[in-house]
Amino acid sequence: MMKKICVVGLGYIGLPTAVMFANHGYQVLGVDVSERAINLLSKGQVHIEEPGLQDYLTKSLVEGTFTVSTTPEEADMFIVAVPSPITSEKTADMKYIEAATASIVPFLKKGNLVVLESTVPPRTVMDVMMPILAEANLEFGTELFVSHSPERVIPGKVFEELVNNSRIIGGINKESAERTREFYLSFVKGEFHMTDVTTAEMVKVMENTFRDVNIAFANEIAKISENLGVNAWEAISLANHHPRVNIHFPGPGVGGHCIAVDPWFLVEKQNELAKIIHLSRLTNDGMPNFTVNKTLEILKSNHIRNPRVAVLGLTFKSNIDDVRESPSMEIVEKLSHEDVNLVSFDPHVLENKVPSQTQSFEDAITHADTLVILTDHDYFKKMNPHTLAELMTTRIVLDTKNCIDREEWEAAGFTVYKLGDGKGNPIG
Ligand code: SAJ
Repeated sequence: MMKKICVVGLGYIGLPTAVMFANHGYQVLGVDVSERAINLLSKGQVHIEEPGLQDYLTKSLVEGTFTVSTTPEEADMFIVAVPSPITSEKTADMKYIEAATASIVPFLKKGNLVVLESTVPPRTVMDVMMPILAEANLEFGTELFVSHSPERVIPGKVFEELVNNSRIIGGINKESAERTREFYLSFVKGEFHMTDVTTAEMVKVMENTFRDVNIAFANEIAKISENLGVNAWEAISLANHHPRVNIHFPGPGVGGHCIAVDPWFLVEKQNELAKIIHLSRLTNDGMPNFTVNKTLEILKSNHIRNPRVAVLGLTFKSNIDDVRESPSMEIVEKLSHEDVNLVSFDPHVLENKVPSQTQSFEDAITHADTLVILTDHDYFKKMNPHTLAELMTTRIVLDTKNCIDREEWEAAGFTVYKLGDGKGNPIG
């Protein structure tokens, strides 16, 4: 008989993982507390955007290997893939992990495996999940197996990365890790790296923290470069030719649900020790403000009265439609309280998310005095400065993501400012 998997949490990790297993020899039950999500999915409609997801979902529904429900059922393996956000006090909010774990307890039986995929503060499996799972009265490691196998995929390329990325598996004992690998072997082509459960949690948080600290370093370099008359983008690219250097790039802030969140898990747990980590978080969180101030300084130094400012890019990174936790949203909000006539545009965000938003690029740039590019969408990289020059009132652009070619835009009559580029930057 086909082995059964119950996936709790059908978000941007849980759902792709569930349909992947359902297309690779398992009977899968997808569980979510959202009735809206369950209703849509049972009708064969996806509630999140991800290339390939619709096809995998349709196929598994047609073959009958995937069903959905708001409550779990008995299964061989349980996967927990629910959010683990931070509160406004920057502490981990464990309520979804606790509720999801408690929801499977009544269905656990001898020989079951429970796998946590959510990114969590190290020690969560041992200190938060195990006490709840203990209520099933099964002996850990022989009757009930538990592991952490953190997701590591990037939105937009989830299916490619689910298959090809290497996977960390940390078990409460070797047998737990080994049993987890057997399930994932059905579709994962990447390598498996086995360890203990708390190390696996630490590895995942470290990966995102590395990126956050590295980006903070790049943002600091950007500010220093502006004052020294150096182009940080060029300097970083040149430094990265060194075989052992990999500096990330500056920008208007760090968005998304992962990089800007996970480092707080370490700050919360080890506040006295996590110093660089904490400072990096504050540095990156300060970038929207830095960008707003830079915009206002540019307007002031160019003596533009009643300026019309067009913000280009609302999502947290390029070529996606996700505006959650996007630094652009903070920048737009702050600019809306300033003495500027604000308009914003994003070719990937098809429903208006802020009052200043327009769906027409032409509307956004017509009569604009200053463009502020916040996201490096391909759409913005391809803009023709000569066409823009004709429609705008004043030709000023602030490029925070190094999207545009300075020489080309200057040739079209633009005054070009770039975050992190002290060359030709009168503010520097
Ligand atoms: N950013 C910069 N400079 C850079 C790179 C990124 O400012 O040089 C900014 C982006 O603009 C964006 C933010 O950082 O606002 C985060 O983007 P990202 O592409 O670095 O990360 P996420 O949040 O989309 O996905 C990350 C990935 N982790 C790593 O690359 C180590 C992904 O593999 C994880 O699965 C995901 O976090 C997660 O869920 O943890």
